[in-house]
Amino acid sequence: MDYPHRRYNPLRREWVLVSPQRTARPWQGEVSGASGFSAVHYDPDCYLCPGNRRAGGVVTPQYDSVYIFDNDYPALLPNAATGVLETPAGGRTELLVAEPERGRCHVICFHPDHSLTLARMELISIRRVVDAWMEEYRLLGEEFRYVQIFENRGAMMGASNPHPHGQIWATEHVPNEPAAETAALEEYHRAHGSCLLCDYARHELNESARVVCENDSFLAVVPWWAIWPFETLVLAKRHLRSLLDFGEAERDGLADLLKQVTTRYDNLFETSFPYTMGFHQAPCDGRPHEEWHFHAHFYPPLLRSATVRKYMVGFEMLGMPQRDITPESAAERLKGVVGEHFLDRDS
Ligand code: H2U
Ligand code: ZN
Repeated sequence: MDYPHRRYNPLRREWVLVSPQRTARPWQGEVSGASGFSAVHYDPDCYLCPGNRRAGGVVTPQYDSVYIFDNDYPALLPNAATGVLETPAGGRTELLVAEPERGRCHVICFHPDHSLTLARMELISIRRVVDAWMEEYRLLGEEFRYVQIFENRGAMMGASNPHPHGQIWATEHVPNEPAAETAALEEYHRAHGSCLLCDYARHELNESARVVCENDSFLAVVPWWAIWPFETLVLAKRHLRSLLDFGEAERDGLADLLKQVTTRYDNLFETSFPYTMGFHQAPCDGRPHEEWHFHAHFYPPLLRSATVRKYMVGFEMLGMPQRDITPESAAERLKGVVGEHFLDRDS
């Protein structure tokens, strides 16, 4: 398909415009040297390094694996006002709607070593992060309806610090993205009597053109409907609704697949590849959510080098998302890089 076409995203029930003819020219993207990695294991100015004082005055303790704390600048508060919000001058109107939102924001340090990233952490250390994510999902899910686990990696994606860390926001209401996915998954389940992402995973494994890597319990694909040039979707092979459905093998499997994907990303442009990554899973609202299928989205901004990014502006903001390089060629490039991290090759 080297002519403009649009592809359907059944998970968002939206279209994406694909314009592969714009990349018919030979590949001319530069390959920059390594950047974005910290060379020091401990940074005295890093608020996430063990023993350092954070902005709010609290001292980050001497942790030796995973450390979780309440965000010192939380976007959500556990006891937000529950009363009626002030009505706009001129009286109530259905056009200016607001409601209180309660929640909690946690920060999770993946490792005490400032120089590491998920790609370069040992599997056993990533597995500890997976276990901590599970526990957070379980505990926060008892109090809130949705638990959004995510990682902003790299300054390009707004991460405040190179120290390996992520965030967890729990909210009283299901946020827009998982709410839209819930509706699409429910509709598909009703219409077909099967799970949309089980069916999709089976298709991708058969066709293999968009599969980047896999293990016994997970696969990573550049989805048919990817928006970002090197976007990937990590799918559980079994029908797991949330982290709570994971067995031992799947906890190890997720750790392994996250390492595989982030390593391939770093190797693509020999840089610390920026992205926003996060899990989508069943809301914690007490319903069984048989339609839900655990997955991770990686949304990386880079287009053709460590410094050239894609901008979601113009037609994307006003019309619909658009991409040039096809998901199939992005998958081929990610599959084509060496599986071992470029910084670890000679050691
Ligand atoms: P990001 O790098 O994804 O922005 O995550 C870092 C979070 O850490 C950010 O939400 C919080 C910021 O509010 N933070 C603290 O809780 N304490 C600090 O001393 C600095 C930053
Ligand atoms: Zn640090």
